Amino acid sequence: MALKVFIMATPLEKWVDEQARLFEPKHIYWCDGSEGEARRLIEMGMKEERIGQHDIFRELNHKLWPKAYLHRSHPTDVARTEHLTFVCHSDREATGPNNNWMDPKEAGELMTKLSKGAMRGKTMYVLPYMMGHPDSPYAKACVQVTDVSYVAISMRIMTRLGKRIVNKIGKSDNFVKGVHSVGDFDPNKRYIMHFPEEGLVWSVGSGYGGNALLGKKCFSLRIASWLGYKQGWLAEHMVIIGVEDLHGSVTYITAAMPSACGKTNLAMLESALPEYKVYTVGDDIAWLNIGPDGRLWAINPEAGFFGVAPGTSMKTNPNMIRTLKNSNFYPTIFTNVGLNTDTNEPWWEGLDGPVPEHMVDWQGQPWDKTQTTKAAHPNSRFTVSLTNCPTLSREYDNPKGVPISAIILGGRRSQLIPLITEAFNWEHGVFLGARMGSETTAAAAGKVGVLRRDPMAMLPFCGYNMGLYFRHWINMGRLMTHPPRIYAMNAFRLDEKGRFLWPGFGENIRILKWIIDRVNGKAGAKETPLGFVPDINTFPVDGAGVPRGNLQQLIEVRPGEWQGEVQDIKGFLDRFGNHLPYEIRNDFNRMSARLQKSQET
Ligand code: GTP
Ligand code: SPV
Ligand code: MN
Repeated sequence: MALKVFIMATPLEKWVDEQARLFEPKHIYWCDGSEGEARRLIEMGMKEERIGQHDIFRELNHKLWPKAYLHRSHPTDVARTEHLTFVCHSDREATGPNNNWMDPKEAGELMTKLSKGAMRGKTMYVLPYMMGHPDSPYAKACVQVTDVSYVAISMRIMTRLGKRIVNKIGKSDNFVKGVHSVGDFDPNKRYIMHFPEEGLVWSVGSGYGGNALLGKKCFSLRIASWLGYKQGWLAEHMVIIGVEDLHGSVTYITAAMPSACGKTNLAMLESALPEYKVYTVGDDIAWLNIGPDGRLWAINPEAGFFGVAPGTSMKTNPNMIRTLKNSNFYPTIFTNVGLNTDTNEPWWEGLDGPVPEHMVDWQGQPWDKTQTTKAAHPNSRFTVSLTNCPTLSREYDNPKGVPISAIILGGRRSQLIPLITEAFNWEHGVFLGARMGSETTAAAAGKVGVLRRDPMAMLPFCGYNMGLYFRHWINMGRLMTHPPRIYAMNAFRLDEKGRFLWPGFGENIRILKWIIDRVNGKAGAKETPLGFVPDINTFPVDGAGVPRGNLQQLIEVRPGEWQGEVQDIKGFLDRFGNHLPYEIRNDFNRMSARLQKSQET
């Protein structure tokens, strides 16, 4: 009698099979994460695959930019599209006023319709990856399918991707699922759909950054924030840095800032003060857990940088230029930058040196500096491995993470908001975060420069009702024996002539120094209606080229100008109705009363 052996498919294999039956790809390819594979995919992207009229990859000058490739996206697909991004809890209340909502069943049907046969003639790449170090108790296993090599290559840079993750998942069905197809790039058929209860992200119609690299904003923030709410941790849009002093003592700090407001720059800041050095742990996302010691510990779930190109130079962010010119890791990708056609180098506004003579713009059209358009798209980006970074912290791969002493919550405000403010206590800090506003940037589709409330820089990324999110933050503070101190920061205040009052970049170390001194009880402060601001006489501004008068303007609170702001904050907080924690409401009332009082005196 013949012996029949049945090999049972694992839940992962079954799930991939289901996707294949829906999308009907010509080939299915499981990525192993090897360098040889990356080489092959790039080759294919240079010769076989195209987006519109462009090859997926184009080799750049490898003598000057080792292992660098240029990618041009579809012209309608250049930033996250928040109006097409949905969070589908079965209970609409759980989604909150901060997200678009669709009934999960209806959303599933819509996405099934858009996905049917969408990969015909194409390859479906299966990407098994981990957010966080595979040995970290805080890490999560994920699998994404996609139909474009650009996404496969980018995910290999941005996450810990490889065959070993398939073994780690094994027979379990405990992995976060990402389904991605570029479809035909039709903006009318573009949706980025989140199903937090299922641990599923389903994205069709966009190949761009946060819409397509599903491990990033979709999973590590939207789905993860919901997991954190249920499991007692926080997933945040934050930088993680270690600041080392002359004695070798390192203080770890996280900082939340909205998209394109300075996180990457802060993460690899080259210190203007010789007694400090900044080490990079992460530049965009932090997962925060309470450790056994009652402190807050942070890991960076990512393995790469997906940074804004324009404005990056040896002057503003030398460590990023060094990262991009480093050749440790294969490869580095530039998306939607301009191209110097004489030297085959990438180019963007703000890069060092003169504007090249012969150029094409981000869409490959002839361009010269007399044109009013930009050569690089304002949201053009590079994708590069953390391991290329000369300031990478030794602790970045520590499965336990790093212990956090201070949290900075920042925004881009041309008026009103002081350079730096220390919260009176944790709850007040949560209020400072909840009332945060920022002027919009090119990182998301829509108008640039409009003020919008963006609590903890999480408005587009919180995968549930922000009222519950504020409650969760307050509760987290109560669970810690040593909560970090909380600070509000604004490096973008302007003078009457519209010039930045603060030089920013490497000079931001002075703000970090003040914070570290405060944490260690060594720096003075002045109480204002908003919180504590630096004492102008002791703030370490010497050598920054900032006159004391400007410093005065930078930290000034002018209660007479706050009426509109107070109303706007109130209107925003009211949107959360009964879900708004009473502690936030109380702190709002106390702030209004303090502003009122100081205006009268
Ligand atoms: P995302 O990747 O979108 O999350 O952005 P990010 O927060 O990492 O922003 P990034 O550091 O890439 O900075 C975006 C823009 O702000 C660039 O044009 C920078 O040159 C500019 N910028 C960064 N830091 C400062 C600063 O301290 N002062 C000023 N004036 N501009 C800054
Ligand atoms: C952001 O917009 O905050 C980014 C880029 O970091 S994206 O991956 O597109 O979200
Ligand atoms: Mn970001």
